[in-house]
Amino acid sequence: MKVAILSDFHLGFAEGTERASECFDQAGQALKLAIENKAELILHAGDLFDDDVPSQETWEKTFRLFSMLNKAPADATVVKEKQGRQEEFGFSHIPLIAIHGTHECRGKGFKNALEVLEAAGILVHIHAATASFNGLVVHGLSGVPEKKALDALKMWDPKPIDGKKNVLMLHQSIKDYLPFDDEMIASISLADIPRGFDLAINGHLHWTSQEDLNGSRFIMPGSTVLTQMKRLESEKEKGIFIWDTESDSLEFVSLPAQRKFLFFKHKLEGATQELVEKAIESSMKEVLSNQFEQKPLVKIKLKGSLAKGLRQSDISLSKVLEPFCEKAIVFVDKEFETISFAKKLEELRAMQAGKKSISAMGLDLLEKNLAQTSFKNAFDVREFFQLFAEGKVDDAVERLSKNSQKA
Ligand SMILES: [Mn+2]
Repeated sequence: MKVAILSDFHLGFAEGTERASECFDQAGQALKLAIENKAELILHAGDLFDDDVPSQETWEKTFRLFSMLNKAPADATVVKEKQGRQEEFGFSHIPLIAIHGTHECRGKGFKNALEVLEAAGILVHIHAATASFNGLVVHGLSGVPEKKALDALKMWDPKPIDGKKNVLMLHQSIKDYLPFDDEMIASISLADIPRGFDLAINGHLHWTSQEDLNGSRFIMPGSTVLTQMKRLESEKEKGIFIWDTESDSLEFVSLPAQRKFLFFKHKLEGATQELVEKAIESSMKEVLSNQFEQKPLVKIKLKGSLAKGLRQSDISLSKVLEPFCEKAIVFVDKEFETISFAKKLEELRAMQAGKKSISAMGLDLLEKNLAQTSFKNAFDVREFFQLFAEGKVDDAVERLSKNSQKA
C-alpha cells in the first residue's frame, strides 16, 4: 500500500494579505500529488490550520480543498482506538488520518478544528490513540506544550503491534534540530523517539528531513507553505513523502509550483542608512537576476552594529524597498546591537552603583538628554521634573507653553 505523508498545511495563513491563497494552493498540490502517486491513505502530522479557530472564509476554502479527495473514490474503513474503546469511520474517498498541532490546540472542553473535520467525515483525528487501516496502525500523539512533551510521550508509551506495519506520528520540536537547549522550546530528543516502528513521523518543524535512528526511520515532511522563513527553509523544497509499505521505499516528492524563498545575511559594522541601502540593493540585484513564476519571498537579515548615535528606528527601509515591491515580497530583519543602548545600560549601572535615588537618576538622564538637543536651558529642568514626578502634567504643559510663547 502507498501512503502519502503530509504536514503543516497552515490553512488560513496570511489571510487578508497578498499571500492568502498560497497555503491553499500548495496544500492542494500536496493532495494532488498524493492522489497522482496512487496513495491509498493520507497521513497529516498536524497544523492543518494556522489558527485554532479558523475564520469562516478559511472553512469554506478548506471544504473546497478536501472535496478534491473525491477524485480518489474508495470504500474504506478506519478503526480508531483510544483507551480500549473502538470507533469505526467509513470513507467514500481516500481516507485521511491526522493529529492536531500546536496551532489547533484548544482548552479542555473545547472542540479543535480537526474534530470538526472528523465530524464532517473528512478525516480521523487521533491524540494518544491509534487508527488502523489495511494492516497499518498509526499511533498518534497530537501537539502538546513542549515542556510536557517528553513526559506525555513516556506516559502514553506507544507499542508497535505485532504482525502489523506500525507508524508513530508526533508534532513536537526536537532538541537535535535546535541550536540551543531550552526545555520550553523542546524536551524531546531523537534518542527519546520510541523504537520498533516502521516509520516515525514528526510535524511542527517546517523543513523536510530524513534520519536513520539505528535502523528505524524518522522523517519530517515539513510544511507545505512557508510561514517561519528560517534559513533552512530556503535550502529545501516543500513537498510530501510517499511511502510504499510493501517495498518499504520512501520518496520525497516536491510540490511542482511553489513560491521560492531566498535568504540573505549581511554583517555591517557602524552601519549607516547608506550602508544598509547598499546591502539591501546588492541582495535584491541578485534576486532579480533570476526569473520566477511567482513573486519570490526574500528575507534579508542585517546584523552587526549601527554607526554611533544611530538607533534601529533611525534606519528607514520604505524608500529602498519600494522599487522592489512589485517583483518580490521582501522582509528585512534589523538585528543590530546598538552601541548607544549598551552605553545607556552602562551609565545606569554606574548611577545605581553610586546609590542615587530613582528620581535623581531620572533627573540626571533628562538633563543629559536635553543637553544633546537645542533646548539651551529654555526652562528650569529641575522644576519641570518635580512637576512631572508629582503627576502635575497639566501644570507642566501650561508652563511650557507660556515659556515657548515668550520665546
Ligand atoms: Mn507548524
